[in-house]
Parts: sequence; structure tokens; C-alpha cells
Amino acid sequence: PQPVLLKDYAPPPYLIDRVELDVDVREPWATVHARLAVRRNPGSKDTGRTLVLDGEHIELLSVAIDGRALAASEYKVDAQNLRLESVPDAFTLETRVRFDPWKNTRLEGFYATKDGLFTQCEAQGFRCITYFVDRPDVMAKYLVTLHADKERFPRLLANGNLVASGDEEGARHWARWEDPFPKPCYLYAMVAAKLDLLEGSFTTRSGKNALLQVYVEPGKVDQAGFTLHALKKAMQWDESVFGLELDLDRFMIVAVGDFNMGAMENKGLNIFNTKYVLARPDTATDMDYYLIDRVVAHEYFHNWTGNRVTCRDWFQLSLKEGLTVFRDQEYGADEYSRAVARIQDVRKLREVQFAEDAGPMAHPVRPDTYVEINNFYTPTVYDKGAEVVRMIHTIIGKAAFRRGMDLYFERHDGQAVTCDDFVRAMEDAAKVDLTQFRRWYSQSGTPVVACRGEYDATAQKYTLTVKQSCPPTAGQPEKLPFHIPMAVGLVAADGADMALRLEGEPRAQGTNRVLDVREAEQRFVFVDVPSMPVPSLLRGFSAPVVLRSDWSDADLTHLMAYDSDAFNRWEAGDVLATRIILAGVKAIQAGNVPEIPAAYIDAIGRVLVNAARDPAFAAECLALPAESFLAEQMDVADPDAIHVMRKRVIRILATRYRTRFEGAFRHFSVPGAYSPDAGAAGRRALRNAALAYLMELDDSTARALTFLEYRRAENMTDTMAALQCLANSSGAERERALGMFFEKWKDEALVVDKWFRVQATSELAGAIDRVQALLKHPAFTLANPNRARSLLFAFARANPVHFHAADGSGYRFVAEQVVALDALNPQIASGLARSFDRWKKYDAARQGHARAALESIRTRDALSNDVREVVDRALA
Ligand code: BAL
Ligand code: ZN
Repeated sequence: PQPVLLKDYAPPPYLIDRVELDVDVREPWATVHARLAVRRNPGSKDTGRTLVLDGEHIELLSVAIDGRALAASEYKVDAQNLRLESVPDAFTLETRVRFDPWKNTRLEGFYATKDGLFTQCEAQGFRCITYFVDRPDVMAKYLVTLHADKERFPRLLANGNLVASGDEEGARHWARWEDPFPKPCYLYAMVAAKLDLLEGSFTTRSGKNALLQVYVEPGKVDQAGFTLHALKKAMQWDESVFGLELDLDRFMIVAVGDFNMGAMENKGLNIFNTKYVLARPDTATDMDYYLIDRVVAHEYFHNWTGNRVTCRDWFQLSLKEGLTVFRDQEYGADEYSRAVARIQDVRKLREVQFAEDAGPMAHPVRPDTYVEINNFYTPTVYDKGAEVVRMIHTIIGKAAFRRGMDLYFERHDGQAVTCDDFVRAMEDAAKVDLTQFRRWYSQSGTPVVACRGEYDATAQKYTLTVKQSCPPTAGQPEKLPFHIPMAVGLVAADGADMALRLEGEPRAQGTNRVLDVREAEQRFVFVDVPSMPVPSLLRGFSAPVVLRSDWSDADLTHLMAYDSDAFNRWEAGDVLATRIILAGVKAIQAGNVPEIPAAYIDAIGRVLVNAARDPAFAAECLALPAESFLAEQMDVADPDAIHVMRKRVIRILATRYRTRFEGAFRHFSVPGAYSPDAGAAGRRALRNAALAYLMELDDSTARALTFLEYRRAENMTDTMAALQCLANSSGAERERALGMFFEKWKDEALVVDKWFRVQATSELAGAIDRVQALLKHPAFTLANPNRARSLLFAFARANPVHFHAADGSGYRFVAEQVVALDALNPQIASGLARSFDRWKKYDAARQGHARAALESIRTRDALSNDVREVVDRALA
């Protein structure tokens, strides 16, 4: 297939203003009768009279224009399109199509699951429901009538408001929904299913009473309460922070267990993966609750950033996704701990997005080419996109950012626009020039910022020299300098922040300021600096860059102890741990015994002593850098040595601080009823981190403690923490706990996913044999994306030492599963294929195995575009 190019964008020659759909569900068919009000687009330069509609996996039954049925000779239809020649300037197009939702294993368009039928239209699923101009800049108002068997499908839902419903012959019923807002077809949704319902209401600040509904599979209403609670919190937050109010009378969330994405922001009818809806203290962990809160907020926030103002084309995806992730990050920061939320977001960005930016799928936040758009729902578009929005916020400040948002909605409400339109609103509201800043949207790759500090005691000056560069990425050999907002502080020997005055300024301006780095090399001279400071750089991770600095180990332990910026206190420990582990890896490779500096061990000891001040933060400080992150820091990654060295550090700390870890485990227990709030979750995080350290000792005392904890745990957070430790341990408790767990939870799909995952990520020898055996477990199925992710993605992404096994067994296994998945669900298969992205980071022997595995995928017949694009780019 030909790549789609941003530079080829042209407005659609025809627009569709109104859509009437009549959808009739009778197994095995869904029959869709569409009436479309079509007119020429006055904004298009195309003077041709051919209307090309998209349609895939559907069977055309009839076509009519203005009521006249067309003969087969009057149109052309193939596997992708319906072409109509010589159409009038304005007309009503009617089509009838049918398809079999029960055979739709791709889970895009309209598909059947055990509880009923659901849709997923973003990015291009609507074309699997009816013929349409399937692009986001075609916006229409929808009237939808659904018909189905009443007993099997008692709930009939679509976007907007229910305007009529009734019974019909044959024990069937119907419902009609009207959405008052024009929308692109990717926001279309419908549901015909048997579901239970939890209802609530919310009074908006202008006094409108909105009905809130959460639909879940039968018997699961007791797991829907937190989602309803989160939805109300998100509504409140968007009103108070951005002045944005719900524009509908009713807002529905529907949970479905078979879903490719996390959730989908369809107008008024969000469809969610059950993973981000269902929670009960005994089934969901603190992290599950937190993610539900964030995802519910994210989808709700899309109602304005995505739905009211949408994307002109799919290259602009980050317009809605980067902005909405930024909004859900800020919501998380306000609702929980700002520092911990930031640490977790940055950790994920650096582990996943930085690797993407350095690999074969590297692309700008606003890509300029794609073969399969589903491959571009990426960490770059989402998470780096959010960082780009955050940088604008940092550069112009909170008040100007809010003015920019207001202006953006004032200008573009009801429109399909570009990333540039967003930046222009920010520029105009803040009266700043973001011309250079726009490079963040067009240049891929992670910039490297190298800082060097020099102190002149006589002149009492501190000069910070900042050099930026960006490595070449696919299609972009040369980069121009970025506009990087770098938040900095200078920390004195006593730990206090120094007042900051740059040369030429009349007076000091606070102790924390944002430097505008715009040149390839730039110097910042601070004056009135009474003593040698330790620089605190990139506070709060103010830009998505790799920071290199000449900090000594002592500088880093100083920052760990004193930096007033909590993120950088954590960051200093992370940098030091990375340094120590990488040095240890070199020692192991050279056959030497690695050393761990006493200063680091002491610093971790202080984290434990001070843990009560902020247990959640302490837990983050105790978590060593991930193996995948460490691999990225090496020229030739050595997964075995990384694993050995990282564990060695943990064991040394566990041995040294055994008593303190045991004390923390006892002390930070959380009495009383479970609550997922930040305080209680933080205590559990610390307690479970302590348990994990103790279990690294893998002795009978630690195993007994963990097994006891497993049996006593009253919530899933503590249960999983103990089970994870046991799954990595060699004792007999392992099999007992895993067996008990499955027996107890075998009917709870999301919990069974955890059971697969904990085994797939086990570092014990023989992991691949166990994963292969689990593939044959009666509870395993490739057809369910969550289950596939829980075993296969978990193994390939979160078990590096076994995925990168030196004999290539991990690569061969995953390649086979990519092929098997591709036959069912290309989107999920291509996600798994992305596990090979960084294969060139490894030694020649591993590269040989990886290449062979990738070739074995590429040579398959009938490979999807999704997987082909990923594999072709990996092998390029
Ligand atoms: N729009 C796809 C799901 C999400 O990002 O919210
Ligand atoms: Zn989104």
C-alpha cells in the first residue's frame, strides 16, 4: 500500500451534513440502511464530480440517489471503495449494506462479544459499518435507529439523546437516538447488548442536571462505583480548571471486555475496556484505581479537546491526544501527589517513548507519513505530545495557557483543525512567538542537552553552558535547535536554594526559573552566587530531553537530600542508580566484581529513615531504573549483565537494611476499610516495596512472610504484591499461591489477566517454557486483547532477560505469536510486533536471531498492513 502523506492533504470534495442510520441486528447479519445528505464542498478546489466513499468488510446491497435506485453499471465497488460518477451538487445518498459482526475478530467497526454488539470507529472503523467519507474533517449530525431482539439485546444505545423507542414484531424492540452536535464519524458509537446499569447525576455549574450512566456486564455493577465517582470528579475538575462544562443531557460509559484500546471518547457514549472501568478493593490494585481515574477523566476531557474541536486529518492526532493526556496528567497531579504522578509519567515516557524515538518507528509528534494510521496511536503522539503541550504551559505560564485554551475554543468550536491552530491560539493569547517551538511538532528524536557548570569564586559567578543536539532519526538526518524551557535552581552547600540573578538583570528573580534554551550552545551567567552551588537542572522534567551533566556522585546525593524540587530529588537518585548499575555491568563484562558506592547505600538508608514524610515518594525512590531503560543507555545492550547487576544492587540494599525493610513492612500497614486515595495507596506502595526487597533475599524467612501476607491480604494491591514476589521465587510457596489465586479468581477475567501477567514476567529460569504452556491453558485465548496482552505483551515487553534470551527462543516465540494474532486482529498483532523495535541495540548473535524472526513474519502471505509497516520499518 502507498503511504499517506501530510503534504498531500486537500479538503474533501464532498461534505456530508446529516446521517440517518437504520441498523437492524439479526444474527448473523447487521444490516445498515444509511441516508446521507451530501453536498459539494465550497472549500475544495477539486472540480470533479466523482464521489468516493470508503467501505471495507461490508457487502453492498443497494445504492440510490435522491430515491432512484442505481443499476450496478452506475457505480463501482471494490474491497475499499464505492465510486459514484457524475453526482449532483447536493443530493441524498442511500445505501444498504450488511456484514457479520460475529465474525469480526478485528474488533473495529461493529462487532459481537459475549454480552452483545459494540463499536470501535477510531480511526477508520466507521467504514466497516457503512459507506462513508471516512475522514475527520467530514462532520455530520446523526439520527440513528437500532433494532434487535429484546431478550438478547435489551440495551440499545447510540450517541446523543434517546428520542423514541418501542417494541416491534418478533419479540424485538427499537430505539432512536439523535446527537445534536455535528461530529466526525470516528466518534460514532452504538451498542446492542445485555448490560447492567449504574446511574448517577451531576449538576453542571450552569445548573443543568445531567444523567450519568455506567453500563457493565451483568453481575458487575458492584465494580462500577468508582468509575461513576471518577466521572463526577472529572466533570467538576474541568469546570473549575478550564471552565468547560458538559454539553449533553446524558453521558454514558459502556464497559466491554473485548476492546483493542483502553477506551474511546465517542460523543456522549464512551466505550471502555473493562480494565478501565471495573474495580473493587479485592479485584483491583491501587494502580488500577488510579488508571481508571485518569482514563475516565481523559475520555471525558475529550468531549471538548477532541470532540467539540477535532482533528482536520490523522496527522494532527496529537492535537487532541497530546492535549488531552496533558489534561489528564494535570488532573492526576491535582487529585493525587503531583510529584509522584510526574515521576511515574516521566518514567514511562523515558522507558517507552524515548525508545520509540530512537528506533525504526520514530516519528514526529505530528507525523508526516503513515501506511496504517492505527500504528500511530503511539507514545510519541500521546505522551511526547503531552510534554509539548506542557512545555507551552511552562513557557507562557498558567494564566496565559488558560487564555490560550479559551481562545482556541472561541475560534475553533465545531471545527476540525490542526496542531498549528492550537499553537497559534496559545501564541496570540500569550503574545509570544512560538515559531521555533513548533519544531517539537515536526522534528522526531529525543534532544540531548549537555550542561556544564563553572564557578568563579572571585567574581561570584556561576556559568552554565548548555549544548543541545538531536540524533538523526528515520528520514531526518539533520535537526535544527529546539526551543527548550529548562527549569533550574542552584542548591547551596547547606541545601538551601540560592536566589537567581542572571547577568544584566537588575535583581534576583526567585530561586527557580525557566531558562529559554534556543541555540545549539548557550551560556547563562548567574551573578551574586556566594558559594559553589550544585545545579538542579530540568526541574520537574521541564522538557522531554536526555540531560547530561557533570554532576559528581556527591552532587547527586546532595540533590537527593536537599533539592526543593521533589522530582529532581528523585531524579538525582535515579541518575546515580543508573550510573552505578551501568558501571557494574561493565565490571561484570570485564570479569570484575562490581562495586556499589557507600554514598549511594547511605542515601537509600536515609530514604528509609525519612519514609514517613511521604511514603509514596519514598517508594518511588526505592524503585531502581527498569532493565529496558538501562538497556537504552548502553551502546550494545547486555540484558543478562543488566539483570544480574540490578538484582545485585537490590540484594545488597536488602541485606544491609533488612531490619529497616522489615520495620517499614510492619509500620506502613493501612488499617481499616480499603480506600484508593493517595495517602493509603502511598503507604501500601512503600510497604510492598519493602516486601519486594526482602524477597530478593529469597530465604525461608522472607518466603514465609510473603506467603503469610499473600494469605492475609484483604485487597488486590497487597495480594498482587505478594504474588509477584512469590512468582519470582524458587520456593514451594510459588505454585501454592499461583494455584490458590487461579482457583479463587478464575471467573473474574481482569484478575485472571493478572495471573497470566505475573507468570509471563517472572524472571525465573524456564520462563519461555512456562509461557508456552500457558498459551495452551484453557483460560487463554488470543482473541481477547487483554488476555493476549497479559501473556504475550507482558513477556515481550516486561521480561527482557527472557525475551532477549541469547539462543533467540524469545524472539522466535513472539514472532510466531505475531503471525497467529495477525490472522485475528491486526491492530493487536502490530502492537506485539513493535516488541522488536530495538533489536539493533543488541549484540550480533541476538541481532541475527531477531532478524530471522522478523523475516519469518515478513515472508508470510496475507500479512496485514499494520504488521507489514512495523516489520518493514524494523528491517529497513
Ligand atoms: N481516541 C482513542 C482513545 C483515546 O485516546 O482516548
Ligand atoms: Zn485520547
